[in-house]
Amino acid sequence: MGKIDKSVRLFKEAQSLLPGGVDSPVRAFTAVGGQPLFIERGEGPYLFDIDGNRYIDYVLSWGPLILGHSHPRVVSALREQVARGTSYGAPSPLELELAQLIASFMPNLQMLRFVNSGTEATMSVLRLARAFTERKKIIKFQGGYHGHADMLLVQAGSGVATLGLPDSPGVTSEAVQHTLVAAYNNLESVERVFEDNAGDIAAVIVEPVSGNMGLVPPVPGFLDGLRALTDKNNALLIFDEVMTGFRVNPGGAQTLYKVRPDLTALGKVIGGGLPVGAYGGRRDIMEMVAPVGPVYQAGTLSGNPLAMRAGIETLQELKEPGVWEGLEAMANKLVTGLTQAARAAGVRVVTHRVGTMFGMFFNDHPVTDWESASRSDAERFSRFFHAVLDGGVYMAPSQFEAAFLSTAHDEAIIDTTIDIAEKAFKLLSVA
Ligand code: KE4
Repeated sequence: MGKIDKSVRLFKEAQSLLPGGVDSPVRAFTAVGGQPLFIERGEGPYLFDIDGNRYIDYVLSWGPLILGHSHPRVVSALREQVARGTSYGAPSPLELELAQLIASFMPNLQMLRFVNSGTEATMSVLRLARAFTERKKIIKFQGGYHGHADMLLVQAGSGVATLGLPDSPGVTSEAVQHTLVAAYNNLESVERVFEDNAGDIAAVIVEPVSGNMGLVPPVPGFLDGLRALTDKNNALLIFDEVMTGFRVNPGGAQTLYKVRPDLTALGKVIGGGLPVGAYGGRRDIMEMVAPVGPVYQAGTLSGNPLAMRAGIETLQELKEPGVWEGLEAMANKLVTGLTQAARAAGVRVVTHRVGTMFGMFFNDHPVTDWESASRSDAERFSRFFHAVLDGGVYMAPSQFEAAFLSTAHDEAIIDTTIDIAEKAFKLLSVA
């Protein structure tokens, strides 16, 4: 990594107008220290900062860019679409086309509604679940992050965990009084919450593969167990697939693990890098959403044509023969290489991969939940983060985030990444 003078100057200026100089806390490098890089452009697997440094990008806008940056198919479609206007505030064929595409990948979504972010999707789907069951309480998991709606900022992961925040001031006790917390991968903890709140629980919301405490897959039987417990207690099972959708499998975690949620929240990949979220699932539940039913939810830019078009092109590309197999092969090559490089340097890491998402904990023990994830050596992670960044690899600036791959990450890119990681692990092993 060369000079970053322009990023340093801009970061100073930005902090006077934008809290922390950023528009989302985790981008501020708070957990890893150092200077956030201001990005000028993205191209394929690369980010270019404003000082002209190039990085192989494994953040990919925190998941959306499964085709990499500025994919020709997406760019040309957006060029054509923008000439027809940027927003209509009225139905367009594009919304139906993207909805049909999503449903073709995820048949459990018998009906869905587009919104503008993952936060809107989870906020709306919980309102709907409470209306349908006429119950107030919800169960989430320690280290689970579902966006920043008040009721969900309880023992959350991602940026809340990264910043070590005791959740957030401004979230009133009333807003979270009905939010109960269980331990991920621990069915007994869920059973206890149900027993203590018999008949009061509307839904369980879960990241079926947890990506906001680092990457933690479900242990065998966990998701099936949640399905059984919610059925037994007449509660709804909600999969927050904002991150896992089209990332762990083209059909999401619900297809990979063959567990049917009642409702699903989506985001990220379905917008191809433009702001989109969605929620959907059982028709009998979704028909409660206004204007068909009484559950109100709205949005000025929901289903806007540019975002729909970017999503359509992205999912169409994912349907191309061999694309998914290629992603899996490259992801496997990368994580195998990283694991071997760490072992060769005598650095103890726990690596997890599910589809095109992966994570690496600097930890001596298995990582199955927030309690074990939080015991990871965040200081060593930070040193690794900066060592690979100096080498030209851009990982998420937090131990409690997942990393992502795109179709633009070919063999040569993966080999280069592993070489850079080998050097970083060696640095760690000597100090
Ligand atoms: P957004 O509101 O940020 O679009 O989505 C919220 C959300 C909901 N559910 C899951 C499982 C998520 O991972 C997210 C957002 N993910 C974070 C990364 N861990 C976005 C990055 C950020 O907050 O800047």
